[in-house]
Amino acid sequence: MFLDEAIVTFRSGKGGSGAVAFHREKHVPRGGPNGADGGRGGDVIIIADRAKRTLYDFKLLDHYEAESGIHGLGNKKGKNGRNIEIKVPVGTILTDVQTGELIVDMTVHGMKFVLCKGGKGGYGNARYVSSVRQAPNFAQKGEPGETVQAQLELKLLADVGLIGMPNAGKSTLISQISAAKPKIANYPFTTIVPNLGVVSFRDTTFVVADMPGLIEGASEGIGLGFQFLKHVERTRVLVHVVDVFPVEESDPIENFRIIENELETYSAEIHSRPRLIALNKIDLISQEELEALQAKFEEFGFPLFVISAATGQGVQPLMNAMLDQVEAAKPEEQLEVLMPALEKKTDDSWEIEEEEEGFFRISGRRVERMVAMTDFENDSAVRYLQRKLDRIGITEKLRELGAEEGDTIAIGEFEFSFTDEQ
Ligand SMILES: Nc1nc2c(ncn2[C@@H]2O[C@H](COP(=O)(O)OP(=O)(O)OP(=O)(O)O)[C@@H](O)[C@H]2O)c(=O)[nH]1
Ligand SMILES: [Mg+2]
Repeated sequence: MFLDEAIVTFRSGKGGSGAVAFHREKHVPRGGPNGADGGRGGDVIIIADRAKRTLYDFKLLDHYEAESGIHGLGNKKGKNGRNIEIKVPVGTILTDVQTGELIVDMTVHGMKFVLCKGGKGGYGNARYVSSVRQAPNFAQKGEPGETVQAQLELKLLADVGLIGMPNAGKSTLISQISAAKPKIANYPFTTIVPNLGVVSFRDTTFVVADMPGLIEGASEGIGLGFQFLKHVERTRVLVHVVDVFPVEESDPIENFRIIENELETYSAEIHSRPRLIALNKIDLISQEELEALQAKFEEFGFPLFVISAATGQGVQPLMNAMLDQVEAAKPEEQLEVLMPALEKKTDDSWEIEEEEEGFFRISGRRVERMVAMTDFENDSAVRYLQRKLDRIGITEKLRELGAEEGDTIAIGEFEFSFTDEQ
C-alpha cells in the first residue's frame, strides 16, 4: 500500500552499420577504401528528479526506447541516435526483473544512471586497412542495443495529509480523488492505519494520506491519534476536514478548534504548516446554514473550501489548492545533474560449454556482440571475426576441450563450423 511499483521495459538504440565504399575520383583509377562508420545508438539514462513524486507515469507508458544510429553511407558517417532521459522520483529503486538483482538505487536529486548503453556504430571498411589488407571489402554491423526489464519501486511519502475528527469524511474524500479504496462507514475510527492515494491532477501527481480520526487528547496518546500524528510529520500540507453536520450534534467550529489545539500541543512546527479547511457533507445542510458556517470559519484565516466528498461537489477547487500548496512548499527547481553519470559494469568474460557431442556453445556479452556485429554474408568479415576469436583465446580453448574440424560452434543466435587453421 505504501509502495508504488511499476514494471517497465527500457531499450537502447542499435548502432548503425559501417559502410563498404571506395574513393571515386576522376583520373584516379582505383581509389582507396573510405567506407564510413555507422552512428552510435542512443542510451537510456535514468535521472532522479525531486519534482517527480510518484511512478504514476510508468503505469500509463511502460516501454521506452532510445533512437538507433544511422548506417554509414559511402564516406558519410551515420548520425548518432538520440539518448532518452527518463525522470524518476528520488528514492526509486530499480531491480532487474530477469535476475532479481538490484540495478540502482536513485537516492539523490540529480543523480544520473546509464541503464542501457546504446550499441556502438559498426566500423566502415576504411578502418580495416592494414599493410596486408589494402582494400578491405567488408564492414562491421552495428552493435545491438540493450534491453532491460526493470521493476521500479518507490516508498511513497505523503504530500498532503487529511486530518480531522473521526467520521468527518476523510476516507470518502481520498476515495473520491484517488484510486485508493479505504473502508468507509458511518461510525468513528473506521480508519485505523493511514491510507495513501495517488492523485493525478493538472499533468502531475501527488500523494495524499488519509489519517485516522483525531480526538481530544490525541496529543497525549488518547485514541488512535498519536501514532498518526507521527505520519503527518512528513506531509507538507494539511487539509483539515470538518463535518458540517455531525451525527452526535456537536458544533463544527468547536470540533475544528479541538483538533487544531491538539496539533499545536503535539507540535508547533506541524501546526504552523500550510492548512486548508474543507467543510464537508454540505449536501446535508441548507444554503443558509452553510453560509452562516462559512462566515464563522473564514475568521480562522485559512483558505476555505466547501465540499461534498460523497458527491464530489466542490472537490476540484480543493484539489487545485492542494497541488498549489504542494508545489509552493517544494519550489520547482531546475533539475541540475550533480554528478557524472553512473554506469553498469560491463563483463568481458566468456565461457564454453559442450552442450552435446560436437556442439559447443560460447557465451559472454562481449563475444556475443562481436558475432552480432559480423556480416556473415561476407567471407572476409567472417575471417576477421575468426582472427579476433583466436586472439582472445577462444580457438585455443576449443582445441583444449577437444573440438574437431566440422564441429558446431554456437555464439548467440549464430552457429558455424569449427575450422582449425593451425
Ligand atoms: N451525506 C454525506 N455523507 C458523507 C460525506 N462524506 C462522507 N460521508 C459519510 O460519512 C461517514 C464517514 O465517512 P468516512 O469517510 O468513513 O469518515 P472518516 O473521516 O474517514 O472517518 P474515520 O476513519 O472514522 O476517522 C460515512 O458514512 C460516509 O458515507 C458527504 O459529503 N456527504
Ligand atoms: Mg476513515
